[in-house]
Amino acid sequence: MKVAIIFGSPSDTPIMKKAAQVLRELEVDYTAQVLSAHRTPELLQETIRKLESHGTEVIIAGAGLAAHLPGVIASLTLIPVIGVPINSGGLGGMDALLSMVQMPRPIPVAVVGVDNGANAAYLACQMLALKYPGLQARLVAFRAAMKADFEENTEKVEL
Ligand code: RP5
Repeated sequence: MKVAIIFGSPSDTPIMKKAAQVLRELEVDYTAQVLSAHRTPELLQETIRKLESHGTEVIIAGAGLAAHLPGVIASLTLIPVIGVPINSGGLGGMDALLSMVQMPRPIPVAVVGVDNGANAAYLACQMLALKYPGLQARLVAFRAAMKADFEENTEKVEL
C-alpha cells in the first residue's frame, strides 16, 4: 500500500510533515515531493503517470493560496486525492479551503481542515484499511488507545 504526499512549496513542509508522521506511525509506505501545478506543470503530469505505474493508491496534496494543486492532480488520475488547505497568509487558509472544496463536478477532491495534515493521513489510512486487514487492525488498536487515553485524562480534570 502506498501513499504519495505532494505539496506546492517548501514553505508547506511543516504542515505536510504532520501527514508523514501519521503514516509512519501506522506503518504505511509513502513518498513525498514538492511539485507545483503552476511552476512545474509538465513535471507534475509526468510524476502522476509514474505514481500510477508504481501502484500509488491515495494521494495527499497540500497547497496554499489559490491551491489548485489537488484539483489539477485529481484531473490527471483516478487515484483518490485528499487536499490539505494550507494557511500561507493572505486569507488565512480560507482561500485554499474554498478552492479545494469547490472543485467542479465530476472531479472531486476530499478536503480536510486548514493545516490539518494529520487528518489527511488518517483518512488515507482508513481508505486503505478497506483493502489491508493489517492496517485495519492497527487503526482499531490506535482508536482504542486514543479512547483510553482520553478517558484517563478527562478523569483527572479538576476545576
Ligand atoms: C502555493 O503557494 C504553495 O502551496 C504555498 O502554500 C504558497 C506559497 O508558496 P511560496 O511562495 O512560499 O513558494 O503554491
